[in-house]
Amino acid sequence: MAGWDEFGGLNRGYVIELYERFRRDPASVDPESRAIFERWTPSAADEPGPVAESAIGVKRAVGAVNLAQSIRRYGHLAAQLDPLGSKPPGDPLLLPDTHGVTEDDLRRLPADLVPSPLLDRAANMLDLVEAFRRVYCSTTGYDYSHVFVPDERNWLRQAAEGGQFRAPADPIDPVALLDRLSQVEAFERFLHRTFPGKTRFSIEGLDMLVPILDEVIAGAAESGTHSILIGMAHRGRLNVMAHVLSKPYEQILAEFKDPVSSRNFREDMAWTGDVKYHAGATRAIKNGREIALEVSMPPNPSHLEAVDPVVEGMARAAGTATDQAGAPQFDPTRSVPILIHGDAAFPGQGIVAETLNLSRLKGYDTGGTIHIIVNNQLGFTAGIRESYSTSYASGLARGFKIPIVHVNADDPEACVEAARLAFAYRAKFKRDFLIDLIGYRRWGHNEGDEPAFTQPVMYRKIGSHPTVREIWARTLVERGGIAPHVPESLTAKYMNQLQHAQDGLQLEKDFVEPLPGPPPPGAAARTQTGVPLDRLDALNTALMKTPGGFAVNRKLERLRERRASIFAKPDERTIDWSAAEDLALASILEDGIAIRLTGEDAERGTFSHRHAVLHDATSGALHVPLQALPQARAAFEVVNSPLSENAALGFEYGYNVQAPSRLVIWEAQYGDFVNGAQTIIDEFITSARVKWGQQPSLVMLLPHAHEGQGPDHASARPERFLQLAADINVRIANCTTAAQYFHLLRRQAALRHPMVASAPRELAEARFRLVIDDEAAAGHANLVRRLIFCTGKVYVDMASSDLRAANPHIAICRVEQLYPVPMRDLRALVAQYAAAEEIVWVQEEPENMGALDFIRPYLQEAAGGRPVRAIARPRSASPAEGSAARHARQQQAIVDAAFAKSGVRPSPGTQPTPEQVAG
Ligand SMILES: Cc1ncc(C[n+]2csc(CCOP(=O)(O)OP(=O)(O)O)c2C)c(N)n1
Repeated sequence: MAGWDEFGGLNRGYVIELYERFRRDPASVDPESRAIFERWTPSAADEPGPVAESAIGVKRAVGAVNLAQSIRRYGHLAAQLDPLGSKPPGDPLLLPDTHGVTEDDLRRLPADLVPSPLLDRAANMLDLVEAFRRVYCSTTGYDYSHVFVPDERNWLRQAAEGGQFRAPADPIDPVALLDRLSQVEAFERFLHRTFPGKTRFSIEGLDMLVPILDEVIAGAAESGTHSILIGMAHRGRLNVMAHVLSKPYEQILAEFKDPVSSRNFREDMAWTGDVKYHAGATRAIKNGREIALEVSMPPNPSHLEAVDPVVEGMARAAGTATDQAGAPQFDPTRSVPILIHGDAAFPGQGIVAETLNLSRLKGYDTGGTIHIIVNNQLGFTAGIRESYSTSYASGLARGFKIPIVHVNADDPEACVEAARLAFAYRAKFKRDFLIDLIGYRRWGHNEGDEPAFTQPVMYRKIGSHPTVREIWARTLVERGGIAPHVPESLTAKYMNQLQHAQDGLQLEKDFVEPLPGPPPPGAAARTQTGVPLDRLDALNTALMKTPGGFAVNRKLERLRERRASIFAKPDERTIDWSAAEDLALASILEDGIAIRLTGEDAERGTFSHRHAVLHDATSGALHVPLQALPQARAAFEVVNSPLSENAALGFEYGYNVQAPSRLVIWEAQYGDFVNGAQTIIDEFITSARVKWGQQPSLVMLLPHAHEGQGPDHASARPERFLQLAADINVRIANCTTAAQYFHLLRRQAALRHPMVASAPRELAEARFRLVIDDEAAAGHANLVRRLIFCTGKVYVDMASSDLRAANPHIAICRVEQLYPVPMRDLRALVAQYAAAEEIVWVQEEPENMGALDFIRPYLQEAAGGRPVRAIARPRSASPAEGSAARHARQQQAIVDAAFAKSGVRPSPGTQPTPEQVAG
């Protein structure tokens, strides 16, 4: 028996039986029970007869224990969590009657029936129950009965009841807190007065967010953390930027004036910037001249919660050392992620669940995130019952066993305690913690919005509700801690500071935008990616080694034996996709660039092509050849991601922007699944540079193949990426040979800053080719009458067709990089095939998909007046056929059309748009 406190909801019959056994023979029960039974005396009022008497007494003891346990567990249901005073729901289990006990019974029972740090001050069970109520039914609701790990649960209980994070055990400087609240409030009041009706998403009603962040940051600074990463949406963001990230008032005020700086105005849209409440900021906290701690808040798109995985990825990168070969070394003390959520967005956005699911996974764990729900009890106009089906906004976190503290945002001391508890728990257990900061929203959703249209009663209350600064000031005056005039003088101090900043504003100077550096012109085309054959051979040999006694799976062993001799004949086609990738990665590691490769089943590879992690066939032991590579000068990591795309890609995006010198690759299982990550693609990957000046260099591998596997796995939706392509924000390639893939990976590793079966000699000498000429036709260019351009696998279908030999007048050229458009190469090929009478774009996708709409104007421009036609599947709502047979027929129809005498589907005469092109 572990102790009475484990008897929550306990079996009374069992305890009574145990007690009877104790009465007959004290030695027959365990020592802990014996100790409790020895101290317990039946009441005189109990019924006569030794057995009945003791049974009733035991019932009362059990009732008392259950009451105390219920308060621990459900006390939060009676806590006063809403500053606007709504009545807590309560629960019958919190009442003595429900457990068959009275106050008198409680007074007669010894307190130590329930072990607790509060026993010191409890003479009996009544004292203890009242002390429990003061802890658990206060302005804090401790909601962590769902934490299953006994050590954690005991620690949390000890912390709540022991009060070690509360004053007086852990003192608060009350005047400093008032000073901080005055600063936070003055900022909003000043902006409200100076820019009436302008959107700022005021923090008011949740002002304690800033002191909570102060506490966490102070804890992190003391514990030697190097990096804090804060992800947050609009609510209170400007205030946090000003006061937590030290963004100068002048800069914020200048942004409110919204000047169109002649310096920054770019008509070509290469820089659009973003609204002020999406911008990011960084603050360095120095220890002497050294930067001891960097606090950063990355920019955030409007799409709520999308930044969550991005921040996690950043924290993982910041806490990971990759400068040594082998596996990367993650240290959870180096970085602390903080995610600030909305109470409607947290339960509503699926990416939150995806992000929480990452939190304990290998390769994704960040050593614990501190989550804060800034809970203003509204989501725009929607109320609680329109926003979530859980009891609290935080309900989702329970399933992930994250301890939750709900706290009334009008009780500054309780909020500070919650912050300290969160940090201490994170430091001890390296796990997520959630603070549900319950307040209100003083104004409309934005400051121009009228909240009384939809929440008249709530806003009548808010209209007369004092601010938390006023409440705290009054408390301090009443406690005699400060003179009555102090609060107003503090407010005046900060209002004056803001007025001073406003008076001295120099718009051109104070308005600062993080202009992105332009991508280096022509860098991609110039990048040499060939690797000498002897170096590749040595890498290949090293990759084929396994530790002594390691039993490689038999099927794999055969493949690896073949791999061992691929360099024997440098001009034979011995290099497949798998070898090309493996060698590219190995050579990149040899160049000293760390690699992180993730995706669903990425370790083995969806198509059983990678085998980056070998499993000993007997023991199951693991061996990662790229981590054991003697030539490597940087770390290699390959991680099977969970079955998520949105958060998984967001995480890699964050990792990449935090550590741009590492090569970060995310692979979709099938290209179509990338749809699930469209938010991250639209709002971060493709637009981050023009909005925020970030320079992502993430690689996305998206299998795209018309192979008769049905509509869903046929397309990586290239048209969507092509539509988003502008200002060299992405590099979109669809390569047809293993060597091209090798060079593409190496080129990206070499550039990193601007995104995205061959012969060995092709890895050694060539570089990535943007367009590949038809070598067979090039020898008789003057005979060519039809010049076909295509991209990807359809090339192989045409080139291997029986019709090819019979049609020497047709040249088939491959566009390996679709964006930036290799215009110079296209023009050169058109010029080379001067006798060609028509240019034909052949694609396997339906006409309304694939690259057609994107590439057509470029082909027309290059064609110089010659007709441009297209061959594609007919327009369709689905990318591909559902049956392999129908697929084969359609594919054949495309190949037949490509070689057919007369053309099909003339291309309409659209003109090219002004666009940057490669080369
Ligand atoms: C994904 C997404 N859907 C809808 C919106 C539009 N929108 C902006 S704020 C908001 C309400 C958010 O409520 P909550 O999460 O409680 O945060 P609050 O604004 O109350 O702080 C909505 C619906 C959005 N920005 N992002």
